[in-house]
Amino acid sequence: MSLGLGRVRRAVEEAIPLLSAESAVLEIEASSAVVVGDTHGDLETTERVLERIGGGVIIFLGDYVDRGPYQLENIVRLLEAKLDEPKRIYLLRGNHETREMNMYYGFYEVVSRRLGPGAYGLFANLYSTLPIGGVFNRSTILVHGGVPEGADSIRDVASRGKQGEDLEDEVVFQALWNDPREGVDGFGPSPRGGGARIFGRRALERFLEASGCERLFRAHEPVPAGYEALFGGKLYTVFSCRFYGIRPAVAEIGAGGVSFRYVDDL
Ligand SMILES: [Mn+2]
Repeated sequence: MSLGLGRVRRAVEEAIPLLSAESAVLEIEASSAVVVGDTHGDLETTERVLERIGGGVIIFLGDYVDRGPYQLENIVRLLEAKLDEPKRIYLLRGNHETREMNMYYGFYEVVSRRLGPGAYGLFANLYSTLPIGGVFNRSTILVHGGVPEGADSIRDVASRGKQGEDLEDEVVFQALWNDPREGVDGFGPSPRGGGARIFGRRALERFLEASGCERLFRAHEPVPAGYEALFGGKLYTVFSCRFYGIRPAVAEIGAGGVSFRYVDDL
């Protein structure tokens, strides 16, 4: 995949109006969905998912750049897929789709080195158009991190709107940063620091009930099996990047319920 500034600029500039027209929290209805966790420059996972999953929608939960070897290729491939099939491919925002994170974790440097100084601004503009969450078939909440403290429901999160190049609203920030913990009831301090929180069973159950939903899918943590169920199956973590010493997986939500597939078996 050879990438010059022209191709990158075209992908980003065509995606911006398409993504801008999408809601802050998507309402997606389909017969089935494949849910993909962090990819972080893992172009191989993205290619496998896009080429080998047939039927239904595909929802990516964010964290496309920083850290991996093909960060630029990965996000451009995803944008081109979105442009090709806008009602089948959905791209949510992760906590790495911010200027602040890209300055520290590599993507700013990659873009500047390969495409020249000033090219990074394309992505800062793109990030503010990305949806911050979704609801699949009115029953499954999709968000990169998890339940935020200070919001009653997913509608409350949606009311905060899309964000600028960083995650300015603290509720939206937490929705993209928080982690679940068994044994915690409400909310607690996160080892990640910086405004992130951990949330427990009661926080999740209240949020689901007020949202009228049954379960929540999120990414953000590299769990060893590539997926993990918590709180009796009301929450699933899915992680799809092969560079974390884990076995990358994707989730499927269909008529038969929830199942998982390893990326290498697709
Ligand atoms: Mn993350």
